[in-house]
Amino acid sequence: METTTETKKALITGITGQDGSYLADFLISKGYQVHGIVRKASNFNTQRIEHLFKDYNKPDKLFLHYGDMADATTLIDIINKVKPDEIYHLAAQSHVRTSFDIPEYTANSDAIGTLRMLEAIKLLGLQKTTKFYQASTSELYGKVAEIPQNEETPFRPRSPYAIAKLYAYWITKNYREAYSIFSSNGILFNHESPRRGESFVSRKITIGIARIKAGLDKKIYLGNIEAKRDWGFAPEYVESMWRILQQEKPDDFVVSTGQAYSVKEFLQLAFTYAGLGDWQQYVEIDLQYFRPTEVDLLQGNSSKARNAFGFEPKIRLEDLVKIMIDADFRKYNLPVIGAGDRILAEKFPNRWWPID
Ligand code: NAP
Ligand code: G4F
Repeated sequence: METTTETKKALITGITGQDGSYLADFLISKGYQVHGIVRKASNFNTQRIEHLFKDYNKPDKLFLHYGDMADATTLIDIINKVKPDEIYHLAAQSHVRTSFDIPEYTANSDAIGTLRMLEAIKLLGLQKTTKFYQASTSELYGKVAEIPQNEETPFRPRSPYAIAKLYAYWITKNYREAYSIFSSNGILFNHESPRRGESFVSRKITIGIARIKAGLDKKIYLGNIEAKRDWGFAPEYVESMWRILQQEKPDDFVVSTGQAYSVKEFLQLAFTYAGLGDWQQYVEIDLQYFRPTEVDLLQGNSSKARNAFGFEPKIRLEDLVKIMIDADFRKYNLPVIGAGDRILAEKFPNRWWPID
């Protein structure tokens, strides 16, 4: 693992998702050659990375391969051809509510998919040369045993998604101990951005507000708005994925802001910033968005990450909401309020991702 940063190769599963796309931006800015696994869809699913493969100044920086977490032979073939220094395993059916509808598929892609990646490293004899990052999640804490949650807090998962991710967490640790693979878990708390999937609550709210402003919708339909989450900013969190793989030894780290807010508080901040006034006149509760078993509160303690690699998030919820609303107003051709753009300019003078 003594190659220099300039010559390193990274393989990202889930490169077309929120995190995968920011991670590709970040690693390319660090001089990596980035390979990404894309699943075949009947429509284009590469919108979040289009700016990268359309950048003809970087023709040898990004390579895409078709593959699927359910297809071991292709995964082995890709890993064998690329022989990456670092694998960031982010691909997953990542929607908690949906995992109750498609539990078997979720287990196959999120749990066994992770096993397939680790087995590929082992079968190809890459234990000593390929590091592995597993996208673990604060959903593991489920019905939380303590507040805040850290690396020692027991897991009490509450959804098929979290239970699939529980397997993935432990198989990552097991392959570290059994086969000396440099395999680490990042236990990331919720992180959002203008690239967040549109069915997650943060983006559903910011897009909903933009659509109301644009006269396209009158209401936003939501589920349990009492739930509390520890919401951070995705670009800062993907940087910590890279830091986790640059540690001397493989290990597991919580990444969070340490602050929890309810969905209601998110609504309040977002509607106030957008200048729409009282959110209650625009929000309807719809039972279809409730989960059979809910995670009421997530709040992380990332002291370990702070001590190991200086993790200190710059963006808290109030800023995050402004950044997301500015971006969604831009998307809907509405006059941009601008505070979010200013926060990005001030807090990230050396921003490595394009403004969304
Ligand atoms: P995301 O936006 O939903 O992206 C998921 C990615 O996985 C997409 O590229 C998706 O492809 C791909 N994918 C899904 N099923 C696949 C399959 N069977 N084979 C190949 N690729 C597949 O998720 P994210 O927010 O970026 O999160 C990245 C990872 O971190 C996920 O594993 C998630 O569970 C985990 N995580 C996320 C958070 C968070 O708050 N965002 C927190 C903790 C952990 P398509 O683009 O084709 O759909
Ligand atoms: O935005 P959410 O769907 O995110 P959730 O369930 O916390 O999961 C996300 O974060 C996890 C990390 O903790 C990741 F592992 C996972 O992959 C994903 O990225 O929901 C947040 C909260 C929940 O309590 C939910 O019940 O918002 C509540 N909520 C209320 N109304 C809603 C809605 N969630 C969604 N998606 N849609 C609603 O209408």
